[in-house]
Amino acid sequence: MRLYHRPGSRSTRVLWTLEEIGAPYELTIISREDKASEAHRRRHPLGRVPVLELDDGQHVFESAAICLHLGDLYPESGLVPPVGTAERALTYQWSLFAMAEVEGSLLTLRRARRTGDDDSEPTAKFGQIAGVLREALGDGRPWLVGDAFTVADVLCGSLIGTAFRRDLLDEDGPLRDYAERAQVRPANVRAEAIRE
Ligand SMILES: N[C@@H](CCC(=O)N[C@@H](CS)C(=O)NCC(=O)O)C(=O)O
Repeated sequence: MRLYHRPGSRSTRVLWTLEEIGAPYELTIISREDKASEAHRRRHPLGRVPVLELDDGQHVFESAAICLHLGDLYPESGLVPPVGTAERALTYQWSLFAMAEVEGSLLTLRRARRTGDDDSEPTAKFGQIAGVLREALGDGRPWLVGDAFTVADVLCGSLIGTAFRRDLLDEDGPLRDYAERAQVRPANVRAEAIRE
């Protein structure tokens, strides 16, 4: 397995998942120039990262799809619960919620804050979406799916962590605790430390 990666990008989610699993993998850092190359366009039609190369040479892109597939390849990691269980359904639910709701609203809010545009609407929208996660983590639940850490926590945890780091969220309580719990996982610390 080989991950085509750029430090500090969405591919860090995949690196985190690989580190949680602990199976061997190889890493290729894609530079700005590499992104536009023909070779990389064959791996990803938009020239983006992450791309995972499977052992049979097949390339897979989209960070959430890759993380979920890695969980399937290594079921003993517990990162993706067994097919057909309620836990599996919730892992899909929160993984897609991360990509379809959290990421977009976070990026829209970040852009509005950066450009100085009126941010009242994106602030309210992101607040509502973050509130869904806060509610899900109420009652002292450590992770989104039962008590087990899953791929859904890699995806939601990394985005909520970004929101705190960028001052898009500023509150104490379940969300901050969740972001910190995710942040200090040794696999995440290792993934963040890989810079080249
Ligand atoms: N939805 C995709 C987004 C991938 C994406 O936008 N990757 C960025 C890095 S965070 C990228 O490679 N951008 C380079 C470019 O667009 O040229 C995913 O989650 O994998």
